[in-house]
Amino acid sequence: MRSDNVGASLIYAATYNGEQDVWFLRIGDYDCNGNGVGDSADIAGGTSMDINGDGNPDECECIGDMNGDFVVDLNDLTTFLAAFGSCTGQPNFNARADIDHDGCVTLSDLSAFLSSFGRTC
Ligand SMILES: [Ca+2]
Ligand SMILES: [Ca+2]
Ligand SMILES: [Ca+2]
Ligand SMILES: [Ca+2]
Repeated sequence: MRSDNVGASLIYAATYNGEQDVWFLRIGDYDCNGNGVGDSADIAGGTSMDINGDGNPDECECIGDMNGDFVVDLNDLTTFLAAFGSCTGQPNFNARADIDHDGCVTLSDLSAFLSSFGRTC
């Protein structure tokens, strides 16, 4: 078991399915940004943004990383701008560019992209 300021992570062996396996259990919230406050409390209190609505503080994610190389740089900006203005109205139609999942790549997505620009994650 390894604990932190908001909970603990437990790895244990058990025979739930008739064979011995290693299991993982999280007790309490996560604190991905290490500020001593749980992720859900950070989001609820406005300390962290969650524009993509996945329950994880956005600063802990790789928002804007269009090509999956874990860096948000000019290559991603080029891809993002190519998608900018596209709109199908279908949630998640372009999950990486449509950051807020409203079905269109608009200024709110650009704003989220730029707040993440330059990040290595
Ligand atoms: Ca936190
Ligand atoms: Ca998020
Ligand atoms: Ca990238
Ligand atoms: Ca959008």
